[in-house]
Amino acid sequence: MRSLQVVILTGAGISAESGLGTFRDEGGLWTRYPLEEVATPQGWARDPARVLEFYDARRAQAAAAAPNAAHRALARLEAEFPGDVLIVTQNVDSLHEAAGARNVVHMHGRLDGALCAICDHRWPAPETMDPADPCPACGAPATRPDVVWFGEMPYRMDEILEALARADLFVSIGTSGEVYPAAGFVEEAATQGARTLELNLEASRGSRVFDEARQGPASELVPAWVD
Ligand code: BJW
Repeated sequence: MRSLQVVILTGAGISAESGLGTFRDEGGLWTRYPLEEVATPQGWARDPARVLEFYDARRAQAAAAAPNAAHRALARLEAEFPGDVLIVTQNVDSLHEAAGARNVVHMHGRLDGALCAICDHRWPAPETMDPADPCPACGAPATRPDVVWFGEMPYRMDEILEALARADLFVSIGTSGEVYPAAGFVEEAATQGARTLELNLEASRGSRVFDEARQGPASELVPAWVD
């Protein structure tokens, strides 16, 4: 018999109790910074220094943050579950890894990574980034954060879609379901036969699509579900 396949999608809500801000909640990042200016290729082309300032500050905050009970519960699940667990995170922090998870796909990239806008070479991000810094591979002065902005293709989509097609269970944690393609994963998994569960502070835009939706803070809901 084949082992059970679990795909878990996480969003900013899972890191909220670690002190990292969400995007669309009251006081969220996109209510304080216009997303067109800091999270689009057009914003980057207009004012790279402003974009880097935004990401330098978030990199520092993320580096100072610690995983919470929800990250730890998922790492425990990954280590102890007899089937396969894949964590697909939209988050650019590394709190899943800090909690001990190994099988993590960062579909929107990582704050601790730098990317050459010319040749796509990746390397560890310095504390503060300068767009004039030369790429270690091609030498082009085109350093940018290794994150996925609106209008760009999220990372490792083939791998994610294959995992969703095989999934017996799909769980979405701490995401508003406002951003595609991640917002469509629940339908993708359900169409292929997976059971679907949402764990979120409040009902999300897509809650009704899930077989079950539980509301509350991730630090309580996720350990209760895992254990
Ligand atoms: C708690 C909690 C607690 C709080 N416990 N819960 C029109 C229709 C459809 C699509 C499009 C369209 N126009 C444009 C598009 C495409 C666009 C898109 O989706 N736009 C929408 C806004 C409409 N998408 C793209 O451009 C993507 N690329 C793309 O589509 O490529 C083409 C493609 C085609 C075919 C296949 C595949 C691809 C790229 C999207 C990139 C998103 N980038 C960002 C920034 C990353 C870098 C950074 O961090 O700065 O990613 S935007 C931002 O939103 C970030 C997040 O990962 C993402 C999702 O946010 P998330 O995590 O859901 O956070 P919130 O704040 O929205 O929600 C938090 C939730 O937690 C809330 O529900 C709270 O209640 C809850 N919560 N505290 C539990 N304690």
